[in-house]
Amino acid sequence: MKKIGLFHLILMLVLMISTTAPAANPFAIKLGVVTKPGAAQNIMAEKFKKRVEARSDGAYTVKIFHSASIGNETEILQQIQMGTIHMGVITGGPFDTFDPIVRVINYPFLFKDHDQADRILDGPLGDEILKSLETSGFKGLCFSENGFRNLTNSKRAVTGPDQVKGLKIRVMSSALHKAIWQALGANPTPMPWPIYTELEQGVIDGQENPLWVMEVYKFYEIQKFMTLTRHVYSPHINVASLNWFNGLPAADQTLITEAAVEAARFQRKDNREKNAARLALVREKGMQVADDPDVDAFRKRVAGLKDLDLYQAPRVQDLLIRMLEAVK
Ligand code: EAX
Repeated sequence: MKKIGLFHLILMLVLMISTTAPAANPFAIKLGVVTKPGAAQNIMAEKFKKRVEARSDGAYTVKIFHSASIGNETEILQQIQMGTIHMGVITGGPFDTFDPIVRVINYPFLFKDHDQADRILDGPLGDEILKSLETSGFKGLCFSENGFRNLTNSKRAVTGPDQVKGLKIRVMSSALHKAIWQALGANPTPMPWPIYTELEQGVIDGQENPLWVMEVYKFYEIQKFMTLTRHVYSPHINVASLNWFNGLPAADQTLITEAAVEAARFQRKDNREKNAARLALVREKGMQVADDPDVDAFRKRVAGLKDLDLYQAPRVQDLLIRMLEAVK
């Protein structure tokens, strides 16, 4: 505690007495991710840690719990709600059981490219989504990225939805992602991260994730075919426990938010810069890549999703309509 000033020390005692999770030191931030060092989430978390610790002059420390050591994404979110964990860098998928508004940003084929995703997620529509999370006990800080998701499998080359038929595809624990792959004719199985063993043992034929996953998790060892479907742009939502965040001094809230926004900007750029090399790597490792699939055919199959119950809550439907308008 060498650098903690008197102000933070007193505040820490006050917060520790008044918070719902009295054992948690509000200045020793616990942050959960399900992925391992080198992963997109971890790059975000590590950058955030550096900035917060440096800017607060040591008043705050950030401990990153990685590789699902404190649970899968659903469990991390539950702990953030309870306030036993302060923060998380979480994929859009598992969020939809906590707040269906998150389905709007995971809508298939929504964003054309990175620039459009940044413009919208960093603008008023993105803010609305972050704000909405407060209803379920989360402070939404900003979006970093997982990236555009691509299909991989061990069975056959896929260039259009016809070849997807019957493939056992692992999906995130998300009603929307399950519905997407059902509409595409696959046999989707929701399961939490990580999934290497299930792929290796053939419990599932395939999965879908951005390019960095191929490299960091070495999926090229166990998946022969990749299709650049880019079917969902997958943001990471940087969230904090709302109670904890609201109990912090305003200046510290600003410091934390700014550190997250800057780290996210760094991480998105870093992730994108590495994609060409990742694609080259998987090819070199022997994966067969379909880089020009029939995206229109995929898109047609999922066109009916917006009419499903998943999007029927009025505020969700309203935002989806405005979002679809904004990306035109
Ligand atoms: O970030 O569960 C998933 O498919 C996520 O995209 C994974 O944690 C990699």
